[in-house]
Amino acid sequence: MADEPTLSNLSTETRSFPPSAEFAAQANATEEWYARAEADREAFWAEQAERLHWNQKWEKVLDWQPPFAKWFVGGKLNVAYNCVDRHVEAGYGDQVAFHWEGEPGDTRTITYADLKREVCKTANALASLGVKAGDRVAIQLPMIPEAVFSMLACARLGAMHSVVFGGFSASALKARIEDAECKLLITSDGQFRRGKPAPMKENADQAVEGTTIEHVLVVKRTEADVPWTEGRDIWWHDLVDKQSDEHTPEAFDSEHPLFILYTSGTTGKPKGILHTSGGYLTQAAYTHHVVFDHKPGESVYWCTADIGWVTGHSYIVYGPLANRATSVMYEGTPNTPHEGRHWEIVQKYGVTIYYTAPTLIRTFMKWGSDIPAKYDLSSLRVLGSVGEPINPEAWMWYREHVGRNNCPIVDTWWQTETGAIMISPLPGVTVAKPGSAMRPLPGISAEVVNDDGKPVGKGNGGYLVLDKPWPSMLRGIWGDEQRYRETYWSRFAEQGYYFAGDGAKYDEDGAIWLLGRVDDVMNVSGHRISTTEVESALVSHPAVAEAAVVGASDPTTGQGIVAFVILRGNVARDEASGTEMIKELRDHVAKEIGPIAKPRQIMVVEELPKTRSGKIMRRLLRDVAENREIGDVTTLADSTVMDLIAKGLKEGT
Ligand code: 6R9
Repeated sequence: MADEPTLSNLSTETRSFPPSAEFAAQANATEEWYARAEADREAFWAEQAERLHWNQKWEKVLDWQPPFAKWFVGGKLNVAYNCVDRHVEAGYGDQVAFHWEGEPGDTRTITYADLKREVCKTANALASLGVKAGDRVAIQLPMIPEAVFSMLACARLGAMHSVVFGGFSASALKARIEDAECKLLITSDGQFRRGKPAPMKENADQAVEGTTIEHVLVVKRTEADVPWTEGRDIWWHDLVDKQSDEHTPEAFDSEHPLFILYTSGTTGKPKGILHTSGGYLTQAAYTHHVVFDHKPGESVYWCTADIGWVTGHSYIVYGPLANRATSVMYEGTPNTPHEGRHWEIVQKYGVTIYYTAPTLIRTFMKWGSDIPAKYDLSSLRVLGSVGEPINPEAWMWYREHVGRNNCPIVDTWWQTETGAIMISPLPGVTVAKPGSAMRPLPGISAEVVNDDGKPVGKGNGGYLVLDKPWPSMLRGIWGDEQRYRETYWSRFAEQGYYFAGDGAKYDEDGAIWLLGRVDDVMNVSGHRISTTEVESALVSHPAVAEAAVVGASDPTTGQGIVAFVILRGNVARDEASGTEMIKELRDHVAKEIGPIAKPRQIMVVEELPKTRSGKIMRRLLRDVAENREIGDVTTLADSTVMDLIAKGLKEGT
């Protein structure tokens, strides 16, 4: 194996890919945008806000009283009108808004005219249940069109939605309902996952018990028998179908709350991130336009995220619809009924823009490049990545086997808190490097600073901060101003920087490389080593399919590096080759990064614990690595994975 080529890792990556002249000639953005935004940031954002329809124009672009921002002050708009009605009024009622593909193979085509009717009916139904501006509505739904109708109906009424992942437990749902004091829950009888119907309504029943929920609105999806509470529970088809399909939208203040979305923090209690209307929609629309080079009426756009994640909010619902996109929405898992399902969908609808997460790209790699090779992917023009740092090898694989070496890749860094994309290459403009998010978008300002908040400069690493306010920034943590100040604004209070919680470094050219959460940065004998760097090195070995690395406390070195690896299907697994392989992998990491990065321990596993959004839960792996009892597993996509790992390790010893 020693003479097989190894792909480089983050530290040694030097490849770069300039845009083709052909792509550059037709790109939505140009290099000039950076300078224009830099010259007058507020004027630049005002220009972007013109993408929207305002019932009343703003008086002031920005009112910044750190850490509280107001954008487009005095402006009034309706977010749902911007995403739906105005396109119908402009004559695009027949354009497809969603090609929806159910997991079992059923499909629905929803035009903008259909979407308008459905959103109006849903808004009327919600109003009939007493939902009004300022109320909170919890939504736990599978990836079905009713999820979009529900979100837009809330926006239309000025009510806030709080979307909760379909896979979250009853207790997770309950905690979120209680925190936001929601009035209504919208859910379904069940959902299709991996070819089988799974129940949902039972979960909802447990969750709403003893809360402020007055009604549960239930969409029929799997036709499963469900428990029913008369008076409280209402079938969607009974209530929504009989409503008028006309509804006059009201214009709300630019700073009117749009939604709450919960995300995990360093403590056990999830944070309810609050977003508002005008600034959020402006940045969602602007970024979707420039980062994906979206052409209304021509592009076929597919973001594979779940609606319960911020990516689903900004890049399935608000950004694309504000830009009159034609989108694909897919209900199920990527290997149901076969591992080529995504490529089959790309081929079927002629998808031109595909936006997914590195964890899925690595899964596709594991399944093999012969699978995408069976399909016609020639419609693809732009590929996107989001959610975690993408290792150069996965980037290269994506480029070659999905993009046929012909599509710009946009590695988009952002967070639930930032609301929309912040750091990303621009297709047709940026010379991209595999694994780098490159540069803040025009209008956005970021820095990498040291412990004292001083910029580290080219070639160095530190903490990623946002040093200027941006339109789609969070407006707070629901009901907890103190936590908002502490979590994001206290670390660099003196400088007034937003602390993102991510490590990053500048390369010699000044491009930004994200290094993972700072809480995932290990300190080994005083050396700062990113879990991502070690993972990237491991994955660059031909025998490794996936890797997760944690820092486990170590009496001599502070922290020791512990790696969990999934081997590729063709690697021999008997004991002798296992021991040999582990030695080889340790040496490989030492060779790629340096002896200091050599993992103390490497454990071969079959699965890694991941959240529904694909993030590896290193906290749980740290529990294993430090021989502790395993902590809370409720946010795992599959809670049995930890049992498998624990069992595998016991058998291995
Ligand atoms: C959109 C989203 C945010 C955290 C963020 C960072 C990681 C997201 C990334 C990335 C490196 C990228 N992250 N995109 N890291 N490169 N392109 O993922 O929101 O679920 O709130 O997670 O995800 O660590 O701080 P969210």
